[in-house]
Amino acid sequence: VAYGDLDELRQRVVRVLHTARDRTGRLTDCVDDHELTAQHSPLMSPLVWDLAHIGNQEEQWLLRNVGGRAALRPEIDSVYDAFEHPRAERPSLPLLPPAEARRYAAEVRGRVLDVLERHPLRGAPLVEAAFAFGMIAQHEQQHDETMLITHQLRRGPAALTAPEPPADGTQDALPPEVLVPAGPFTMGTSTEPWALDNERPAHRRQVPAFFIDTVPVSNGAYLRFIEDGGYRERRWWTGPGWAHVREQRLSAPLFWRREGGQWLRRRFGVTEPVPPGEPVLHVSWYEADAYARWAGRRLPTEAEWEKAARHDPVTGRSRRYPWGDADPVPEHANLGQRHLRPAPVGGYPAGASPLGVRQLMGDVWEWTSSDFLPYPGFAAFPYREYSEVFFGSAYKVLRGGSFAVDPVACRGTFRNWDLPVRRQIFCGFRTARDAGEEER
Ligand code: AVJ
Ligand code: FE
Repeated sequence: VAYGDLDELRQRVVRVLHTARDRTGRLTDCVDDHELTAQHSPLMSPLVWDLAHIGNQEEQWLLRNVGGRAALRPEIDSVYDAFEHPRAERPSLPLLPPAEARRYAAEVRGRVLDVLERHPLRGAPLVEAAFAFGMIAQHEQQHDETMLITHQLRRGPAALTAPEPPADGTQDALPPEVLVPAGPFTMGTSTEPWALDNERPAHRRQVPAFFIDTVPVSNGAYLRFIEDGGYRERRWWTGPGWAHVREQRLSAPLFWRREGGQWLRRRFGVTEPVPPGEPVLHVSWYEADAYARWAGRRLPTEAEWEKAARHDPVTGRSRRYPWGDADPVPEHANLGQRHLRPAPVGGYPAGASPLGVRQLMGDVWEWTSSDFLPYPGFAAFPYREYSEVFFGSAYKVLRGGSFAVDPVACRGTFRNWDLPVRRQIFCGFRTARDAGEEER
């Protein structure tokens, strides 16, 4: 997608910035000041930190850097620097109180819209195709997902509501797995204008034939693993996974509990029976990996996941999304916090890949077996701290996006990463296996 027409590009930027701010408002206006400044989990920042951090990143990149404007509040930069202060410490920082944080973010935004109107949007890589504006809209949306995680961890009655996702999904009429034939495909992108540095550049990958689940692993399937004693059997777990499960005494996904012979889970302040047809959520990489072994399978590699999502076997091209090159609409995928839960497995037929794999985009982030590593030819842009400092074997890659992520921050090439112990994020998985000789 090239943005030839500058007016159209400006309109798109205004739209994505507005969508992000609207979402930020919903996530922060639904609770009182006490809730905004409280720390609901040591894993998370107070919501009011996210709010001002969003404004501060926007000020630094769009006002000072792109706009060349004088700093509005340079004295708060260090308070909102994520690398200077780990999340657990942030409640004790001299944070802007809620009303001031809102005013600050709004004032930055007003000036940014002025920069956007006057800027030629041509020249340096940061302004080419309005990259920095797209990056900042994605940044805000990523923090909107982070804030939704904080809401999920928060105790007390529900503060957020949303309509239920379409419940027409079932895997009954679908083949359980899909064969992706051997052959090269193009991974990553060199043309998507708002792709982040770690998605670049496009490069060829050889991928041997493999099978991948048609749909994400459901709660019902995961329950069979639990009931078969999966959490008590050493043989399904990696060494570090087993140590972690024993130490933390894990026996089910986060937010689940068993009561009177029934599995219940808490979801945004409401307790409900675990819905068997929904993709499993809030399992760590270790749990996903153990389930896959128990099922006689494995997690897909990141390259396998992206090939299943983007490769068109007819043309040999890699598409932007499983359904093609068109931007997502609500029929394609459960994205953007329109709903506050994943849709039942088997849903979103209009979003299926050419080979028939469903729900690759939206619903739940999917763990892959891969470490977060740079692609050949990677160049950090525009700052090392976005991805480069995280490369290595500590972090595992997640793909596809959840119900909580906005389309602007999600594509077939988009890469997320987290530690293998993390499970407060909106993560699930699907499994894969090598194809045998006779099946290729
Ligand atoms: C890509 C989701 C891992 O939340 O740490 C937000 C996104 N980077 N602010 C994160 C991000 C800087 C990042 N993840
Ligand atoms: Fe951030």
